[in-house]
Amino acid sequence: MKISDILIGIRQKDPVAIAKAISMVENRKKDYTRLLEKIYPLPGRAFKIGITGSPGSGKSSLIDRMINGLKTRGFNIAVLAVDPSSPITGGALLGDRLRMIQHSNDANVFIRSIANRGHLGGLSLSTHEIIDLLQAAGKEIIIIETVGVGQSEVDIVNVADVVLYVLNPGSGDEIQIFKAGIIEIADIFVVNKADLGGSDLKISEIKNYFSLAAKNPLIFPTSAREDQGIEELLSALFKFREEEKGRIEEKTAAVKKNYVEKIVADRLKTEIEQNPSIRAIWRDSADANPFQLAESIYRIIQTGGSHDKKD
Ligand SMILES: Nc1nc2c(ncn2[C@@H]2O[C@H](COP(=O)(O)OP(=O)(O)OP(=O)(O)O)[C@@H](O)[C@H]2O)c(=O)[nH]1
Ligand SMILES: [Mg+2]
Repeated sequence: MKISDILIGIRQKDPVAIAKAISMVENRKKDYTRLLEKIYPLPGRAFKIGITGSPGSGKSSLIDRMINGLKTRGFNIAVLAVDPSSPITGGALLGDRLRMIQHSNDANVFIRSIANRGHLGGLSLSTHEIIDLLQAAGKEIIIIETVGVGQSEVDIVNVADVVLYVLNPGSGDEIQIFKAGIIEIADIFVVNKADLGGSDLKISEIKNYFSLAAKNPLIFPTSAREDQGIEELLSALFKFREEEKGRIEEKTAAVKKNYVEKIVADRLKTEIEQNPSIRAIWRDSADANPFQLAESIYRIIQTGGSHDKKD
């Protein structure tokens, strides 16, 4: 498929073209930057919902139920499940998509797992790029699922308009909320698996924690298994979008800054890996002072020691 055809497909909201474009970006295929440059004039501004929380707390099951309510409201939806896979395995999880398989034949619901490989300390640059592709393809709601482990959890705030944090009754993970700085990034807490009992206790525990910080968080009990509490949660999300409009706009500017910083960091990393002058530095580096090595590399970059990229 040529870039021009992919672009036409994206304009027509064609799932095959969207999938092709995402693969190009994910695999850093030749011309992917040309494709990305071309999508920017396209309109598109989705409501981006980030969902994070402990492994197995029910994020994918919950999204599956939320899709039903969003479809009823007539939205064109995309779900990205970000797999924090190690650079070694490098594969995206199938499990997340399996939970939502009932929607897989729906042209208005696009579901994709993407690997977060090769990016330390947060969501990869390609995650931002794929979100922009989906916006250009007319997606009105984009749900981004990340497993609540490490930096990609906190980094969700850099791509989403609203962040849901999913936990379970009796899980004891509210301590984690405070340790990992979740209190700063979560807008809405979801106590999922309410069918197991104990969600009231959990909710009052969270409230107690937050009262110490003089905050009054939004907390909703749900059962993805029994399809309970989902409508209330969706209503709260749309209410949030209305009430926090100004703040979401401000955040969009910050999100863009984070995105651009990642583009620059990504280019620097490529330069450091591929520039012949920089590569030469490593040859006699065994006993060298690391600060001097860093200085030499910085000098090469500063003096425009650029080279032609292979692609
Ligand atoms: N009892 C009960 N089980 C649930 C509920 N929601 C999800 N589960 C179960 O919890 C398990 C994990 O569900 P997932 O939806 O895969 O959870 P997840 O948070 O997406 O998991 P990861 O993506 O692996 O982090 C599955 O066995 C689900 O059937 C619920 O509301 N009640
Ligand atoms: Mg999942």
